Amino acid sequence: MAAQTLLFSASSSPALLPPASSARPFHSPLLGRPLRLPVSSSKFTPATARPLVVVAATKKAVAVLKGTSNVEGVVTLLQEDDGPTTVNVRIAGLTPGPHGFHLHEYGDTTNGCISTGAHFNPNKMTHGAPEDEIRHAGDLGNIVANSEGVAEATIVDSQIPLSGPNSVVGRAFVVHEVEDDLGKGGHELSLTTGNAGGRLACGVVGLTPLE
Ligand SMILES: [Cu+2]
Ligand SMILES: [Zn+2]
Repeated sequence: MAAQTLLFSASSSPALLPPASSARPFHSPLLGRPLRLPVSSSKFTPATARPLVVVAATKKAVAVLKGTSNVEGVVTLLQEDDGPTTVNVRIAGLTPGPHGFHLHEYGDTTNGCISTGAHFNPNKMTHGAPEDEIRHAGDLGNIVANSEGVAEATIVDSQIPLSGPNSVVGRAFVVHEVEDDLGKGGHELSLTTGNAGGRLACGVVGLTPLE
């Protein structure tokens, strides 16, 4: 027992202390091995990176919009890995023309669409257009209803992810009465709401299975 312990400590300590091992020629073959280890461990790097690719995945969510009017619709969101989110919109019952369309902060419809709060704004910006650098994350511009009152749109946006700290799952889409002036209308509400008027319909974003 005592001899084994001595052998173990004698062989391991020179490996930890190179000056001690250089004093003993018997242990010099061991010194060659640690030099090869970084080479073989670098070969494992692609293997350890593989699980990250598997974990990152496509996410899908849906919001069913309803309100006090006869405006209703469905919005689907699809995000692959950490890429932009593709939003597909179909809303019916609108008056023809543009209607402000936003992602609001809360998925709360206790008192109707008013409970969804303000535009989702994690970066503390002022209201703007989707293509502006200074905008609320939830600023998705306008959707345009045709003569039948149906608005269909596909929006691709990088500020409304389905995962991470700024995830929009649990928040809500709102479609408005009139056009969003995208912060450029000069109205006192332009830089907060785009002066888009009342809230016609809203729906909470929830995860849904990939088809
Ligand atoms: Cu809004
Ligand atoms: Zn806004």
